[in-house]
Amino acid sequence: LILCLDSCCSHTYVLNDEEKLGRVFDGIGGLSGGGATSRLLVNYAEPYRSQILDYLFKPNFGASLHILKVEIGGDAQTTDGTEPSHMHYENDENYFRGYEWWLMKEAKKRNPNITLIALPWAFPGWVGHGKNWPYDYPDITAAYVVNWVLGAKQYHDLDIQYIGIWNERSYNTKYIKLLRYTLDKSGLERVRIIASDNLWEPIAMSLLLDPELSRAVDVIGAHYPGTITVTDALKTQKKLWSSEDYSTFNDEVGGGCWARILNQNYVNGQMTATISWNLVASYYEDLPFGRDGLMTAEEPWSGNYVVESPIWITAHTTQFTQPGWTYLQTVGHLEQGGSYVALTDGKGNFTIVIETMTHDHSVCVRPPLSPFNVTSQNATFQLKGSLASIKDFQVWRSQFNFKTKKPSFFEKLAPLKVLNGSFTLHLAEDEVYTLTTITTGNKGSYPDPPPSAPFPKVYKDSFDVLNPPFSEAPDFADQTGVFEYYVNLTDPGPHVFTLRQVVTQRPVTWVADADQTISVIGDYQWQDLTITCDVFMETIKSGGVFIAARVDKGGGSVRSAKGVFFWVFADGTYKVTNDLAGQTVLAEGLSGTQAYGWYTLSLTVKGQYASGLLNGYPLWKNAVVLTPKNGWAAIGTHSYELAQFDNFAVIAEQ
Ligand code: 147
Repeated sequence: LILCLDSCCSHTYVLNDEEKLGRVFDGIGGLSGGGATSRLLVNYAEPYRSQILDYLFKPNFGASLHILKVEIGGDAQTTDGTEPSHMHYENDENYFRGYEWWLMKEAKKRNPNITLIALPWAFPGWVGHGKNWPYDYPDITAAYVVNWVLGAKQYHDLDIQYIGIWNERSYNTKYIKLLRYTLDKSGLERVRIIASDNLWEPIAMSLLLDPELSRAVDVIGAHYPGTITVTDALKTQKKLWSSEDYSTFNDEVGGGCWARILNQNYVNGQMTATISWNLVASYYEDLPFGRDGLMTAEEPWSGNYVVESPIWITAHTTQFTQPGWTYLQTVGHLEQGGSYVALTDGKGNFTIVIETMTHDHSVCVRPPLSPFNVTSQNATFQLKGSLASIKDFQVWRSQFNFKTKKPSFFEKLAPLKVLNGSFTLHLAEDEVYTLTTITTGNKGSYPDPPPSAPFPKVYKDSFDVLNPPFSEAPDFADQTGVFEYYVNLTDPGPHVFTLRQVVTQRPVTWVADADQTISVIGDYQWQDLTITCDVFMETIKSGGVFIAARVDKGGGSVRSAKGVFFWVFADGTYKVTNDLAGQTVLAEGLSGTQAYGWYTLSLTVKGQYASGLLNGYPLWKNAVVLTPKNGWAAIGTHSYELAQFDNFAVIAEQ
């Protein structure tokens, strides 16, 4: 009997690879999308953009991620914006839209072995034949998804290794089997299927009851599992992944959440991969879940970005393991709280990761975290089996230091000597240790990026780009619909290069997209400003477009966005409304506007008053605007209709 009266005496943990090992490790990853979470990243100037990518993907530098998961854009709102589909229309195919292709290639450039995963959140309306449901025509949905996988290979030489079903929505067993069949028939037998990117059940039960379904599915992916799994999931013998997790503000508590779940998803729930929503917080911070990424890069206009604590917490595991390593059976909880995992490459390399995150310093966004205690302790590790021959370990440490608010992350300490096959560590609260035989660990760094700065008060975009590297114009964040660079080959005048809204049918949505389309831009704090934009409707009679100021909402609540919206319609009228839905009318009248003609709209909001010009002449004035007090600028259309925008300009006062 060992009596442990104070922290000077130590509990012993055996690490042994002699008997059966644990599960094969599949990696740590980040998720771009679900949705538009990398929107602003692409607009960073070099060298900052490459630096950010290095912190995320470069081996032995920063997060050194093993997995990149991306959204298959479905033209619909999927949390922080819409991502464009590769098939806006049934007869349309284009594999150069959006930024996910680019991101995957940048990731692969840095880490050729990175695992690529893709998952749809939403689908273009035609996939559901107009119904808000993707499974009535499962052959169409399967072909649509498989096209994306084929396009990835054909146009970008990207091998997508795993494909999912429908994010956090129903699955359909007939569809899953058909997806498997369609992949195989297309020569994509090596592409594996994850199901169902929701809870453990009912997919685990379905797999147990349906052998054909079980043959089709390779991985059970659960979201926000709270580090635990269920008996049915274990019974399936499938790989178990936390295929979306974290989603926590990326301050030090966010880092603590990430440290705790990276270890405990395996210790408690046998999960062999964990994927962070999201990869990098590159969307306007006032959109939903602001800064819930492994790092922050939300200011392309200044170049400022922040390498947050989750990057270095990730490094503790990623830099010293690889997918294909195997967890030891001897993993678990520490006596005074915290956890340890150990992995081996089977060729003499070992990595141990220990975390002692306290409850209040490791709370994640969800699920609720039951109370537990962690106190400082000594831990003795006894090495058995082939580990017994290890003479010393490389040591990497993070100390959150919540009391002094002076954390130190991913610090390399002196190597630790193993004496008589064992070593003892003094573990304080809120620490992470990596002990490893791998000697290539490295805390990468670049000179500080430029200081943070607000969105420029004077901003112009004429969309005159001959071969745009991206389909979307800088800093416009589509919240319903998709706005793309467009070339009017036959335009005789100044509007050859424009921005065009291209979604013409309500998508199979993931949340409640607006009935109008809208793209926001600028500074959420903007109050008094003038917005000018040339507009062009392409729908006779029923067409309509707007420019707006003080837009207060995006993401899943975009339907209820308020602001000052100046609309012109193809029926020769105009309106000023206090909301995107157009229910609160502040002014209305005749404008003489029609489809297929260009008009210049100008909206000025100052204090409680707004006024509007049409082609430089006053059309309405002194509309009273009490709320919202501030918000983004925006452009958009009255319905899912084609329309173009040109010469967008803002002059803001504060
Ligand atoms: C997830 C989505 O899959 C992501 O696209 C993103 O929206 C993320 C933000 O935290 O959340 O969806 C969830 C939304 C709500 C819950 C779980 C996942 N929930 O309330 O348990």
